Amino acid sequence: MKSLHQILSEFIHDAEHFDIKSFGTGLIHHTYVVSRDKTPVYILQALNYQVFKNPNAISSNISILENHLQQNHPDVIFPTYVKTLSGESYCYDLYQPYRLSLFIANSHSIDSCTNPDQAFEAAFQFGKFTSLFETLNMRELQDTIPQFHDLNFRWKQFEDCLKNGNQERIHFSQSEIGIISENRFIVDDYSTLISDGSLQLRVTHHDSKISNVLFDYQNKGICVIDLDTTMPGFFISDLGDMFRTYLAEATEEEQDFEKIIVRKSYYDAIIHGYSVAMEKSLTQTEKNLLNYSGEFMIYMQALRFLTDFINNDIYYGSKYELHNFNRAKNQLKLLSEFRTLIS
Ligand code: GN1
Ligand code: MG
Repeated sequence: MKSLHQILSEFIHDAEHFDIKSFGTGLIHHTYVVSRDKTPVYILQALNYQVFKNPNAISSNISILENHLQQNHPDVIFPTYVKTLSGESYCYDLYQPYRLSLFIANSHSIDSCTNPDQAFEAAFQFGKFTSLFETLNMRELQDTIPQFHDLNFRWKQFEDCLKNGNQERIHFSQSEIGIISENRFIVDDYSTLISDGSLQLRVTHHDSKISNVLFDYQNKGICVIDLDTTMPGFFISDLGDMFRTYLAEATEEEQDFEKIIVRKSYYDAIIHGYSVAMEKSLTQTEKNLLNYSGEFMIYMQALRFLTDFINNDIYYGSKYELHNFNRAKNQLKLLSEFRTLIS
């Protein structure tokens, strides 16, 4: 196995002058910050290649996006990747791909929203991100995870886990399985929206949580990061994930579900920020689906966490026995709070 410094030395000449430390709260990749004299200079990531089975699809998409911006919006800040010294996007340690990106100077990210202005800034950044690529031929982009936000597919995975998953955990989750099943109409609504063409395909980020936005020290949004799941998709994914992750101060990790309280001022700020960037692009049919987007994403995340719990945590991993079960319960509580807010 290569050491992290060996990996780094495949990207840059003076790797030994840098410190490498674990960084961030992502569930899928291992992320490290690479600093020199305590100043962060790079982000090094070990890509989860069980989840992203085709790393070249990611690097190809990112370079298409980057070229499009260089040609059409050269002033926009974009997270830039550093090629290896031999000109590759990844350095491999056996099957494990690593990649290096530049740390954007004077930026920081946050793990939960503590001020509606942050929600506004983030929503504006995600809306702007989609709108910057309005003229890009989306057929050039590849699906980095096939059917990633296809709710029918997620439902099918849920049904499969009820047949083949951990019996004890299925028994333990009866009440949550019941709530998921009662809300099956969200899946039916999704099917209808897809079949009647209500949603337009656009360049979609698919992971618009607050920690994927960089802020400057005046708390203005700089840009969005973590572009691995950027591919053609629907606005309900990005707007919905913002409702899911900005409305409550408590995150999906919170185990005291009473703390999951949604805040109307944040709801307004998300809609305002997203609309400033996307108002002209969204159709009237889509504008009628703003609230649906929240139900769609919160429900899908509950479904994914519960499915993973029943499948013995093979996807998200877990730090304690009931981790994914609690995450699912947390999201179900959030769904019910969200409904109260929009009713
Ligand atoms: C995963 O790895 P991370 O934290 O960026 C997941 C998202 C979920 C999120 C829940 C590829 O994102 O879809 O919303 O966890 N990404 C993938 O925290 O599955
Ligand atoms: Mg992500």
